[in-house]
Amino acid sequence: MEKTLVVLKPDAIQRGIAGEILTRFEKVGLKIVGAKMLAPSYDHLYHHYENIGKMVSRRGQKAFDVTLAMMNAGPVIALVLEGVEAVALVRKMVGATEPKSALPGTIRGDYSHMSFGHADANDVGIPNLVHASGDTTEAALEIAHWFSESEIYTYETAHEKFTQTKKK
Ligand code: DAT
Ligand code: MG
Repeated sequence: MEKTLVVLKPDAIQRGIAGEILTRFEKVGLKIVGAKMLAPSYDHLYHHYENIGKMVSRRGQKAFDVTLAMMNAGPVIALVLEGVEAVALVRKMVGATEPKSALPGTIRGDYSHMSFGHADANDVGIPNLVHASGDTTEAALEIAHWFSESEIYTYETAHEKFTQTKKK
């Protein structure tokens, strides 16, 4: 079954909506197989956003710097969620990077508002609540970066009755 990394960013924790966001993932039947609160170091975030996420080449140095500053503004909650094509499903639920463009019904669209223009004009990061792995390659690298193998759990949920895999 596919796994993906979700990080509830400092703005989600400080606004007190971590539970509401997690509930959305639970409601669709995604399984929490890893969860922890932590205050990641600059080096940890650098590896996440640049070595894995290639953010400087994709978004520019300034966007990278303000994002790291924002991610350092307080603790985060890191989650590993598991489910059928979980990476794409979670990205759909999270919505577009820019809250202004994120559709209603998505987490970013329902709980945040901010534009690239406003962020750029004010030299601030985009408080878009959630990080979610962009594809399966990124997910594998990110999960290994944020979690040790012993922090990932195996158990059965009630939902698995409805997402059965072939008996081998
Ligand atoms: P996503 O988080 O949707 O995968 P990304 O990987 O391209 O988007 O960028 C990582 C984060 O960086 C994103 O969630 C918000 C922030 N960011 C991106 N572009 C930015 C910009 N122009 N100004 C400020 N923050 C930006
Ligand atoms: Mg990304």
